[in-house]
Amino acid sequence: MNHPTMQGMAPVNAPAWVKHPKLVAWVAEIAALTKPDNIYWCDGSQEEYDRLCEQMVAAGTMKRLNPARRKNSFLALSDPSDVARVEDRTFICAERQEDAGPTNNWTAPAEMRQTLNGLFDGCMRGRTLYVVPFSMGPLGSPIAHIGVELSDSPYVAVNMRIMTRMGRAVYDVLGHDGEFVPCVHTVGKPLAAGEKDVPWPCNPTKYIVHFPETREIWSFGSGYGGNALLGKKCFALRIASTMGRDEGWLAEHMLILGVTSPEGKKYHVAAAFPSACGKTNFAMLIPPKGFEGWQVTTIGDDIAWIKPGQDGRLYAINPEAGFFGVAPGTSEKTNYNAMATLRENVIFTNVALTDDGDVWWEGMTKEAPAHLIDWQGKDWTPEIAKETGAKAAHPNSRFTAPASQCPSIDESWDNPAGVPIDAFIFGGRRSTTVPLVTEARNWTEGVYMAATMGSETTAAAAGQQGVVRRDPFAMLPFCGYNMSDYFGHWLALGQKLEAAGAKLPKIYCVNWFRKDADGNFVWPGFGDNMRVLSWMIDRVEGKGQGAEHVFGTTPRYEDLNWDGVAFSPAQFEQVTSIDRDAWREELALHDALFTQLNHRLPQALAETRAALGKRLEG
Ligand code: SAT
Ligand code: MN
Repeated sequence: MNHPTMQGMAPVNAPAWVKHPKLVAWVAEIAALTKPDNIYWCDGSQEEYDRLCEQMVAAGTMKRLNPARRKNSFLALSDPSDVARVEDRTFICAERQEDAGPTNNWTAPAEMRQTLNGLFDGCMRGRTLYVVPFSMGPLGSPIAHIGVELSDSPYVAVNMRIMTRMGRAVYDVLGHDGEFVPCVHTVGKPLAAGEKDVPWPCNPTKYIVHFPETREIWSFGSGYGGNALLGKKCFALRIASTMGRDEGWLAEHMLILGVTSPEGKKYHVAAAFPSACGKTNFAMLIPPKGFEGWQVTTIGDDIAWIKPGQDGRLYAINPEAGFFGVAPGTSEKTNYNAMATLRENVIFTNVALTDDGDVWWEGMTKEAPAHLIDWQGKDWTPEIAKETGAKAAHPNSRFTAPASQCPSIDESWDNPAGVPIDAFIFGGRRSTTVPLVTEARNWTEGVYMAATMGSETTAAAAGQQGVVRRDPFAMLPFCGYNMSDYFGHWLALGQKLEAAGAKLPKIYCVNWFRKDADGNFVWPGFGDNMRVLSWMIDRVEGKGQGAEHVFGTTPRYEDLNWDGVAFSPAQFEQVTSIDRDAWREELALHDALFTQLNHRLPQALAETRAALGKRLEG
């Protein structure tokens, strides 16, 4: 099905297995704009993956790791300026600004299209345009949706093969006229005739643009993670949250895990935390001593698509097929399952290289190797680090690994029907104020807790780190529409399910990150989070005890299982105490958020705020 092309332009040459005329016409249209030298249709095969990786090794974009240490694995070092999502360059271009809301950058679609047309004109010169078809969710699942990414980055093509169901089979699902979300991506660095490429091309100008009404994504200037792998945050959260609003479902920044009790009863939990706050670790938790017979299984580590089922319960799938996890801090001790997932077939980005051709990052082992090549390609030794503070791995360095390689992967992780959710957890990174765990008294108060959640910023996004900002539902950078409408959507969904007689999931707010006066974490976290998780399961079963206080129900010391750990009542007090003055300040920050979101803010949240204030002073 060759599309006629203009002279001097790369032939579109769609393979016979692409039977979708509109898709082929769109590829021709984007090629006419971006002017690549070649067009390549990805089939998703292992042979293709190997070939593209080899090509990138030859071009200097990736390095093959020592196969004896890390089979079929690669290391890519990015440009030092292209290491994280760029929130201030991310736009939601709804027709009306109020539909993007005050927490999103907005430009009128017509104006943005003009800007993009200028930027994308000839942006792929000297490069190959890769056509990357992908399914978010199991192929053909009623919860899944399809996208096609056109990118001039082979790094994107191979990462998408790990992160999504990518390849030929997608065209069978699409047929002649199936719906797909069109995603256009360029690193934004055209090559003049004969010009030599750099290992990691990118552009200081960056645009990550979403058109929610037409469900399109345009990304310019970055090759990194959430800016470039458009199935992830751009589609699976920003565009999908808008689809969910229109169609009555949820697209959330949540891990999904299964918990099986010693009696063999299974529960499912979905948990939202901001980027780089331990979602991957929590999803792969290994129960500690004292929890013999309990099992935790992994369904997803970053994104959940959740739809109401026939029985009125909420069913979740992981739309992704791989993990794009934060490397630093990951070790055999903190996350054994992640380390086991990383033994082969992995793409590492911005970690350090050891002298024997393996990878290393801060926190992987207690002792750092005597010599490394750091993420910027420079010599690194513990002595240099001591002197200059240089990190061997970038704090937001990542691994891309197939979910199927995870030892704790749930037997239902690929089930097109999803898993029924028993509890939602919302957590931020807070050194003070917010207690270890609180159970909301009801759905509305749970939505309030999630909506007003604050968290200290991390290296996952460009900008200042460690400052507390409100991050409602851990969705601040990812909600594709007006945040107040999003709160309304959650409230309405709860009401609808409750009216139909469904048992709603319980809602919890957690904080693993309280610090003592010396700045050390008090709560051991990681596997010990199981102590909190099993209390939640007890509560779901109607068995767990707790004390009611201002914001909801919290466990007393004696309500948690402390077998196998020395954690004193005094330490427990440090992670659960409620400081009224700190909470007065906290509520003032809720007020500031609600002032910002005042337009269309659901009345129920303002009422909940008033009631909490009264209880705090009462
Ligand atoms: O860069 S990503 O958006 O893919 C990872 C993250 O920030 O959560
Ligand atoms: Mn994330």
